[in-house]
Amino acid sequence: MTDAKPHSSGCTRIMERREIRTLSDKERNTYFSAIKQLQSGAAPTVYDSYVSLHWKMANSTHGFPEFLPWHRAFILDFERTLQKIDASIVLPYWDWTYDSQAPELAPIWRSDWYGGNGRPGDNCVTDGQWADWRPFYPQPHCLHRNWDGNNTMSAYYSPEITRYLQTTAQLYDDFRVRLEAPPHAQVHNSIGGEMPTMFSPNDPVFYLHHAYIDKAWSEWQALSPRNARAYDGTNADGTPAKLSSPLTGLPYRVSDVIDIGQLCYTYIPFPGTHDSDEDGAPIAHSTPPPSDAVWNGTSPNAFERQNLYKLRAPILLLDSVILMNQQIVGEVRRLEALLRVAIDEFNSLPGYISPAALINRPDFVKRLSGTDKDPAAGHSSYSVPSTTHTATATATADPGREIGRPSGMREKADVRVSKPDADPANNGASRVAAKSF
Ligand SMILES: [Cu+2]
Repeated sequence: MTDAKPHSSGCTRIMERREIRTLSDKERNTYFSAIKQLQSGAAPTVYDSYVSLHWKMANSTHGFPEFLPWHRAFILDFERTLQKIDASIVLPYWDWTYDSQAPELAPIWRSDWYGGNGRPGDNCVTDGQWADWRPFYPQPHCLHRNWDGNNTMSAYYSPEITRYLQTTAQLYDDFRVRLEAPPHAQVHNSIGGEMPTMFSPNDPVFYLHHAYIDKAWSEWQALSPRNARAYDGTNADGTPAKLSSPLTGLPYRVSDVIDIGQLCYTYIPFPGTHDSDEDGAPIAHSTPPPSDAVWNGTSPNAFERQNLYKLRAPILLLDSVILMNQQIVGEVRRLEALLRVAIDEFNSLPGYISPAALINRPDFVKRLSGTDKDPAAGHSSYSVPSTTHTATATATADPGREIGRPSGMREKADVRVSKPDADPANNGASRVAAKSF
């Protein structure tokens, strides 16, 4: 992890941010206990002060270009504070796209990690590392989660969709808008409790989620030299967004955080999600496909768990969540419709099997959970089910055969401004997802 020699960038070491599953037990527990140390002592604690900062600055840091650089700086500051407790700590990220088709089965919810859903009635999380944690803001309370299903969650947006957003957005703020809502906001929304509020850093899952969002931005930046320092749009105060724009409430300008290389960190990809070609086009796995993998004209809904092959359509965001994020409801609905078209088009490709769809199989989850036994091993020994598709006896893998991006997807998506489907399942779920406070 460390690099003793000064790096060409002037870094003495490059911190490698890794997917939380690929940390050893020792690394993960070091991270957890440092967070708990920030939460100890008289309230408001150091940990609480981050929550307060996030909440106070929320109005200009969500729904504007600042969203990505501000959260980059925010979690970086948090990481540096943790490093004062233990210099070996590097923020992990949660690649929720990997778990997107059944997020409730993600290992982060384990009883020895973050714990699971809040209990019925008061939404208090009663297991995991933070069962006894009492967030201070807006008033002292138990840690709340309130998943938007019944001990399940809506599907999230998948690896294909992240890749699709990255490869179709030409301008910085176009990418930012598309990433912030729907995909980023929907994870907040579906976890519920603290997460769909501006006190969201009360839930330590916040830092995992935002490290992934930061990773997605850094990948977009790396796609082209033109993207590397791209920054545009309009700030909350109406001024044009520039690299010299200050970050609200933080001692940095955008230019200070635009390049993660200069910040001396990098993201180690999580191999499980890279089952597509360079452009994000999916790979066809079999001819003929298993019967479940044949497109029947409808993408499975957000809470469906039987279909192992097709991408589920996540639920729509609540109006209240969109408005809290300073976004325009009509614009987000347009983006949701665009992503729904993309999901349908992926699913309709002949022989298409989502690389994420199979991981809701209990046998895969078991395999994932059992890989962190050796504290010294780290990610190098992590065995990723890189051939998830071949696990189905009926699917004869043919990873060499690629299909291109669905023809016309971009054009079609861009002109599509119709309202998203009124899916009764989505509406029902939205009601369940009422904010807990
Ligand atoms: Cu935020």
